[in-house]
Amino acid sequence: MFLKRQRGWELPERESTPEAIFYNRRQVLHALGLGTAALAGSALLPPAAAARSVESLRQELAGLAALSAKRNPKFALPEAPTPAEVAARYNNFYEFNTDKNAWEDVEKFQPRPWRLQVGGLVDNPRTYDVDDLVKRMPLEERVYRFRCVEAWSMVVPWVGFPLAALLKEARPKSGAKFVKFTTFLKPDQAPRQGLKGFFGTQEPWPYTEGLTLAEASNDLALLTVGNYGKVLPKQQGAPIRLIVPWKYGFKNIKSIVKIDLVAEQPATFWNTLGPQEYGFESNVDPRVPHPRWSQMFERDIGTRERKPTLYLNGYDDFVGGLYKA
Ligand SMILES: Nc1nc2c(c(=O)[nH]1)N[C@H]1C(S)=C(S)[C@@H](COP(=O)(O)O)O[C@H]1N2
Ligand SMILES: [Mo]
Repeated sequence: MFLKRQRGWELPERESTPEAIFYNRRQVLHALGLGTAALAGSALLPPAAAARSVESLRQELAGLAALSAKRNPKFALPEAPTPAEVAARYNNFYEFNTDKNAWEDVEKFQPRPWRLQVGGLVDNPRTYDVDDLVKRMPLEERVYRFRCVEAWSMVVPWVGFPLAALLKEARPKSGAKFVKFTTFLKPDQAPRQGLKGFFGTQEPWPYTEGLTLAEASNDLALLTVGNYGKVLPKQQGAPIRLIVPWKYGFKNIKSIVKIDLVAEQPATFWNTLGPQEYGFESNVDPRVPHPRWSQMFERDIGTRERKPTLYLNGYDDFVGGLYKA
């Protein structure tokens, strides 16, 4: 069963694109009427990963470096956090695969050492070593709700520092109106960035995202370097990603290499692929259905509970003011 991992309530983002059928390695094989064995080792496809064991994932999670950070009580939630292993086994990271199992395909990805460039319309452009940032910035732990546009959700204790702190160091020029984020481009480490020709897609790699400068300056926007008291697992966007919990999951760009202050709204990955389905703003809002499904409810990947989706994912008090006419 090539879709054995797909549960009934999953609504894949990949369906927004015309080449959807070619997105998934397992689906490609199925579409061609071939089993995995028939194409194993063939030059036609990226090498099929030797299925990774859950045991090796557990070892990886156990081996991640600890990050000490004081819990910020302002961001406590009544919900219990999603178990760490659940959050590390159910991921969208299309550089690696499209079936939520990024953990199986991240072996070659090298998130350390890592440089983060901050530039564009700023008075103080800089390149940071991420581990230096981790040592120098005031890290805190915040428990946030997380809501994917596909209607699944989780609750995660992230470790990071406000994006605003980095923007302050960069000193935006007066013409800066938006912040553009860019993920790495390393086809040798991320198999789906290297798909070409027949299996190529129109995906605009590298993955990009954007916020208005006002959104990026809000205290809720967290540059995140860890979760569950440790550095981020590769599949969750090591070594540094954005967490903006009032927006749909795809805005939470992973493994960032560049942050640019810009004058115009930047093009972004999902907005380029499906502008009518994945808006630039993409705030969580149960009243605004996705063109192909309702956004009234969500499924918690830990408890499996179906619960009502909250306006701005419950963060109206923090960011509601940004959107009042
Ligand atoms: N670079 C990059 N960032 C990304 C994605 C991606 O495919 N590539 N997927 C996004 C989507 S759709 C979601 S739902 C979240 C998933 O984050 P998680 O794996 O920590 O749950 O990451 C977002 N950030
Ligand atoms: Mo998502």
